[in-house]
Amino acid sequence: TTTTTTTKPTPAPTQAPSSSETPLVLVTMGSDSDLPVLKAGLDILREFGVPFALDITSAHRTPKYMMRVADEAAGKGIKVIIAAAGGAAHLPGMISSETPLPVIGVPVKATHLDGMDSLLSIVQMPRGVPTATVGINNSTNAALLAVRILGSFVPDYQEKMKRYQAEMEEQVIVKGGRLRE
Ligand code: RP5
Repeated sequence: TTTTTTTKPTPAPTQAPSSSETPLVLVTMGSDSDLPVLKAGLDILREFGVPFALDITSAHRTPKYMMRVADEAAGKGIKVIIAAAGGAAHLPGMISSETPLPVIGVPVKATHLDGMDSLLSIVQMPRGVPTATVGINNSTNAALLAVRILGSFVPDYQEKMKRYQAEMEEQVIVKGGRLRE
């Protein structure tokens, strides 16, 4: 006889969980030297009340651990992965190769090449292994994109995103008005 095991998918939450709940976003980086660049993005996740987990998973220094983290993330309830790396920035792409989750890469300006090396390492993925890429050091946009993805199935996050966009628009219009005064 053969035994079949079925994996029960983690149901998508429909309400924004409190920050003490299971992380929905995994934010990982190639080195703790990337952390200052991620600070702005972490502030955004906190502002939107998105529970997140932080880790260091280096594609080159801890390849086995990185693959394990990528392999297990979906089963732990993670919905989006943000991965930051600089230089030969293989982390986002390698994680993307091992998980079915959306992965957002943050190219970190870490070397003498002004972050162009990181950007190109992350964005030039082969067909079949999509990895979203934000601008160099732009962890803010990585976090906002993660919130938008979550907002597709968590109405609370989508409502908060609409308010964020409305406030941003208002600020620009007010500043423009001041220039005309
Ligand atoms: C990458 O190398 C890291 O993501 C970091 O941006 C860069 C430099 O790392 P450290 O030498 O500061 O640890 O793997």
